[in-house]
Amino acid sequence: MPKDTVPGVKPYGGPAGGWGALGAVARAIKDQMAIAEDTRALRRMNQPSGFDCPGCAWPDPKHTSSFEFCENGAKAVSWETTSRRVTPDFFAAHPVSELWTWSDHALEDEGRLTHPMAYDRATDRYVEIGWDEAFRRIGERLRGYADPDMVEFYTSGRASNEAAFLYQLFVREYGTNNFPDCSNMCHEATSVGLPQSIGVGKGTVTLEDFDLCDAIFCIGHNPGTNHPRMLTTLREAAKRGVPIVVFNPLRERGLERFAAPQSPLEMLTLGSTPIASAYHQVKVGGDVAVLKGMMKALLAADAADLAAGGPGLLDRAFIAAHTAGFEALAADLETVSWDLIEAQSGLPRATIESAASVYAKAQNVIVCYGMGLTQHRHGTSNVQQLANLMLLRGNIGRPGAGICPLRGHSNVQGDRTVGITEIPSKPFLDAIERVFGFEPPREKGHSAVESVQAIIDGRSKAIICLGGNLAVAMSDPEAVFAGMRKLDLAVHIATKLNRSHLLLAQDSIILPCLGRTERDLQETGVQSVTVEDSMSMVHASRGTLPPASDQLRSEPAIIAGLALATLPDTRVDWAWLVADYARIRDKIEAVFPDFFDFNARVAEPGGFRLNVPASQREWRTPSGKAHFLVCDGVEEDPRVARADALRLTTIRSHDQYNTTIYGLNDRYRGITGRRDVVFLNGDDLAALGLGHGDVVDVEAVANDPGQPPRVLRGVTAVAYDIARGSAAAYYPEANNLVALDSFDERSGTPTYKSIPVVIRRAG
Ligand SMILES: Nc1nc2c(c(=O)[nH]1)N[C@H]1C(S)=C(S)[C@@H](COP(=O)(O)OP(=O)(O)OC[C@H]3O[C@@H](n4cnc5c(=O)[nH]c(N)nc54)[C@H](O)[C@@H]3O)O[C@H]1N2
Ligand SMILES: Nc1nc2c(c(=O)[nH]1)N[C@H]1C(S)=C(S)[C@@H](COP(=O)(O)OP(=O)(O)OC[C@H]3O[C@@H](n4cnc5c(=O)[nH]c(N)nc54)[C@H](O)[C@@H]3O)O[C@H]1N2
Ligand SMILES: [Mo]
Repeated sequence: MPKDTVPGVKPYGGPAGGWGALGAVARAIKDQMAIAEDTRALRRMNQPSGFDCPGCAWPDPKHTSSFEFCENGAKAVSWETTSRRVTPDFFAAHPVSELWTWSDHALEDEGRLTHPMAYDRATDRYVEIGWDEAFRRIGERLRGYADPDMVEFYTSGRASNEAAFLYQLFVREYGTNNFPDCSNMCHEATSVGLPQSIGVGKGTVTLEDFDLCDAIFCIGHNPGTNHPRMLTTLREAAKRGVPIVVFNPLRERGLERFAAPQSPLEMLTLGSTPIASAYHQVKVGGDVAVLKGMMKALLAADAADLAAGGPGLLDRAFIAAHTAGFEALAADLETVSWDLIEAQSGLPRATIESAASVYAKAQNVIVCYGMGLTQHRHGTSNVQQLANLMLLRGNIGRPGAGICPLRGHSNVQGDRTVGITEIPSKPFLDAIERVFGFEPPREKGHSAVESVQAIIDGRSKAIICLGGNLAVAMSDPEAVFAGMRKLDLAVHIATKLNRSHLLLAQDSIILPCLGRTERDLQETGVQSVTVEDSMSMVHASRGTLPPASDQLRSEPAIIAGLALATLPDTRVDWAWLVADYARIRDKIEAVFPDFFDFNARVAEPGGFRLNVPASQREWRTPSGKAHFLVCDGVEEDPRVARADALRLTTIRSHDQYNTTIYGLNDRYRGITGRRDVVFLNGDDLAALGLGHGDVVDVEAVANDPGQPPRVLRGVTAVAYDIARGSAAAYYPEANNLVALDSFDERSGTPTYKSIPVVIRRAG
């Protein structure tokens, strides 16, 4: 089929940002909200006195003087501040079996949940239930389990520090560490990998470091869509002449060119700023090979420089004083062959050497990375190889240099900081015991994958979800759906209706909560909450809009209600804490010393930065040193049985927030009005005897022949600028291709970004 005739597929010529972004914002606002409220909300976003954008975790510049424009932030806000409502009348009109047939987009597009609802089996409908009755029913169920480990407590990363802290307190007093959370599907490879390398599972840079760096590497993340405010930072660096080297299988427009909507010049002249100085289309899953290749090239260049009488290219003083394990790393790099590196990465040796040379020439380097690096069987190893590369030239713990994982949800990092973890440390549990006077459970709890496995096996009987859409976000949703339908109890604290709410347990209850933009009034007045961004900056967020319904409660208030109904002998004064969130912050400070003077420091505009010891070259590893860590081989998954397999990655469109589908367009990738596509290299398509626009089935290659086939049926092949041997499809539609037991063994992160597949004409 000739190129332009595939419906909804047409290459996009413009830059990221620019007029296209302004137009998209205007449409989002028109669709979702009353105009008067909108401008108020948008102007308060990311301001010292306003609310934190619920979009991404990119930090705010220190002195935000004017509204920082972000198309996808505006979409996230207008999606929450929509004037549409999902009322008891709505549920009366639509049985759950009917709602199940709606699309994910249609469900959320109905608007904000307004009342607590409980499922009524006789009528197959959710019906209104009072708050007290809802809490009573939940408490009764939870008290009925002999073993608290039979309950799962999920968290999605929007919850504030205050909500998350109260939640973990309730759950630990109840008696379990079952804290599956979205982080388990996201940056777990960072949380597990970096502490072993540098003693902390967080990024080491601040926004100011970007003003001082001499080179930036962007590996496996898509800022134009997922952290658009980062483009302003990248643009400024590019304008300073800082090389920006990208490793990404797909050409992403936001990494190529950006027109800043704040720049009258670029807007009026239709100009834009080139972002990447070099764009390397690594094969999906080829990053370990690239990173080892860059280090191998660096060591070779270092040896050559030394031989020629130069000082060498490594920071030898740093390596000697601060690190361990260099010899083992060097030996590993010696054994890996360029043939293997080239085959696995899909990149020629010269390309990798050129990237290594940019790295070696720069005094201060920052590396940024996202899901393209973490959601692999080798996710933890990817992160650690990246840390190795940085340590070789002392690029961690000094101004202008460091490692920058781009976190996902706006407070996913903070939730972890304040105790949402299935593997709590001893000092933390001791502090809980000291401050609150009850003995918290000490055994490891369930991660996200472990929790759904326990649900599927029938070991877990109930789930409480603080936000999110776990069943749809998880691997193998069909298996998860079936498991969730066997539960006794499912409780969802949510702003909007989604498919997870329709997986009916014996008791299914939806508890509607305030969103970030809304005024949170408690006994002592209007409350602020706090959040932590990707760069460990903690700051306040205060909603100003009137709540979507007078029935809504805040997340802290809902958690207190659950705790009071579940724990008759509780040691915590829940009502007192919820009356004034400053009291919750005092308790956070009492448990976590890093939050000293919490209330005072967070009252400062812009907040404060939590201590990240590695940023000061203090390595909190058992040896007190940073560690070079070796991983075996360079292959993503040596077990893949078929030589003709392509490697499929799952990606976010420009019109979605995780499982929230705002619309069906993916402007920068040239897709309009549809999501049923698979992006393939034209040469791979031709080799398969297929063409652009052909309808195909994508089948996952099972490592274990006993498994049932996993097929994504009837998607349209789009010839795209993507590395050979690679394929890409949208999350969550492609999640059925990922088996539940396919994850990074070290971190448990599902392999959403490296699924071996075969492609054939649909039949
Ligand atoms: N608007 C919007 N903002 C968001 C989100 C959203 O859905 N919408 N989600 C939030 C969340 S929870 C998260 S975690 C972040 C996600 O932010 P990203 O990490 O940017 O998310 P992905 O869309 O998953 O894209 C990953 C990028 O990695 C590339 N990639 C895929 N496979 C590989 C690989 O094997 N190697 C390399 N080097 N690159 C690869 C893809 O081409 C893509 O450009 O964004 C957050 N912000
Ligand atoms: N194939 C594939 N799967 C993936 C990924 C991938 O890249 N590929 N990415 C993974 C990643 S990185 C993540 S983080 C997970 C995301 O997994 P989740 O965090 O579970 O999913 P979301 O889609 O962000 O959750 C959306 C729902 O959150 C609720 N919500 C929104 N705002 C609020 C609020 O303020 N409070 C409360 N209580 N609820 C709210 C709404 O009801 C909405 O429907 O998905 C993972 N799954
Ligand atoms: Mo995420």
